[in-house]
Amino acid sequence: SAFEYAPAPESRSVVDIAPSYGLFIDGEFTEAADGKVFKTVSPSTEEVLSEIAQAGEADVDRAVRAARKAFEKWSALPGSERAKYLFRIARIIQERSRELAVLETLDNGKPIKETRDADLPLVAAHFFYYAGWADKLDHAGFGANPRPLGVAGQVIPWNFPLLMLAWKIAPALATGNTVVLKPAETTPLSALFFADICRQAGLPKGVVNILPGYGDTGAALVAHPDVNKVAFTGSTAVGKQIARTVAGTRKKLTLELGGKGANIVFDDAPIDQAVEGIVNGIFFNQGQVCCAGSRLLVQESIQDELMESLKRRLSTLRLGDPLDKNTDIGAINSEEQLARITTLVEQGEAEGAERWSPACELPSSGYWFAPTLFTNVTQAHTIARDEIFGPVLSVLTFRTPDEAVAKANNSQYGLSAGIWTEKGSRILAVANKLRAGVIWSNTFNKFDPTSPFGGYKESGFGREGGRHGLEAYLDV
Ligand code: TXE
Repeated sequence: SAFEYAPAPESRSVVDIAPSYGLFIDGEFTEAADGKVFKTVSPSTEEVLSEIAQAGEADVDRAVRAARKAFEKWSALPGSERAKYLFRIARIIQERSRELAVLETLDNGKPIKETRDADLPLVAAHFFYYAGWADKLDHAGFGANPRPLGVAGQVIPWNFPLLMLAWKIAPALATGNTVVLKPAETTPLSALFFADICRQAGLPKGVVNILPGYGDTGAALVAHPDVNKVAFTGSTAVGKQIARTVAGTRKKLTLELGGKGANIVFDDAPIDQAVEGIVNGIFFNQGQVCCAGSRLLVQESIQDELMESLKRRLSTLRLGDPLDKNTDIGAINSEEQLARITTLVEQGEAEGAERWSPACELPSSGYWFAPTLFTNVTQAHTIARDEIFGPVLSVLTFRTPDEAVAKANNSQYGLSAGIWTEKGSRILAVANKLRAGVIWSNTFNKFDPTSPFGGYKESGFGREGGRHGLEAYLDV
């Protein structure tokens, strides 16, 4: 189908990365007002990929003004006209998906298998999906003539750079808002290529503005008085800071923050399928996934059997060059993230959990962490509570469904969960008791633009995706 467009195996040569990139404001690439730049490196080699203009407060102001001006015309267009632009963007993304997949793999470090088969098809799917809504907003259950909010200030993380951009930009544009988006400092490239795609699609100037920079750029965007809506995906700490900034203003806010997803495996689960789901749940994107299944809750009676199968499977994972299409585990996105993972894993050992990794040679340059399994984990352990955001699985056990539910819910977070059992009635009974925004059964990390995504508790609020994702950008 259109959503499953998968290009051929990749090589570095399909993407032409310029030595430098500007900010994208009002349809033009431009230098930062103060001339500041920063470098983006490939986490698998530490090679500098490009030098990027770094937006400061003056640039934020300029971009918000451009977006405000563009809002008048963009919001007045019939939905069917906005839809044409979104469909055009979706198709260009498909046409350029080889290039974008390689680019994303270079800048982020994740395996090409994932950017090619997951990130890029989902990015295109989000634009197709929200293009379809643009002329049907009167029929979306929000009453007649729901109105766009205005200028959306969006701040995104580095784990799915282009996909998080799509989650944010597609619904905003479909509903008639204009956008200023700040990509993460370690992965600015795909957002800048997206800016080029907006030009290629003939999108009116100022409708999308891209401002690379660090946290201070994001903070300036969020605080700008002429921003009407703030959408953030990132750490819980920064999310809380943003909530404080936005409090007392009339801005609307959605936050998609951390997680500590429980993957619950009952004794009647199809073991081989569960092992694949566990591996996908925590090693997809090196575990740098907010909805990762980072806590495995296994029913005591099958613990030994499951651990044995899991260890056997982990021994077959291939870690290395993310551009190699056989690679399963790529690089960690940054030195800082690698340090965070390392610290938490050391803490896990110090607190008495048992650490295991398959034999696995790490490349000599770049940021790498071997797939890691912790057993003998209790609920009090830091590695059972804190988000590690790395390829590290903490294994706990339970005896009864009620105990599984209690342990799964014993978290400050509530983003995702998985339930593995052959019993349909148990899936429903357990799912109804879990405090998590997304619950999978007999699968994990399945994404679809038609499905709302978001968290309970400290995982944030608001939903992205599906019809609910429109609501975050509308006055109804
Ligand atoms: O996140 P930050 P970091 C979690 C994960 C990870 C930890 C730290 O546990 O280990 O957060 O990652 C911008 N105002 N997640 O430090 O700092 C920043 O420039 C406005 C989970 O990378 O939150 C980047 O664009 N913006 C998560 C974005 O926020 C600010 C994904 C995210 O960076 C800002 C990423 C400020 N004061 C990390 N400070 C998920 N939910 O998927 C920084 N930023």
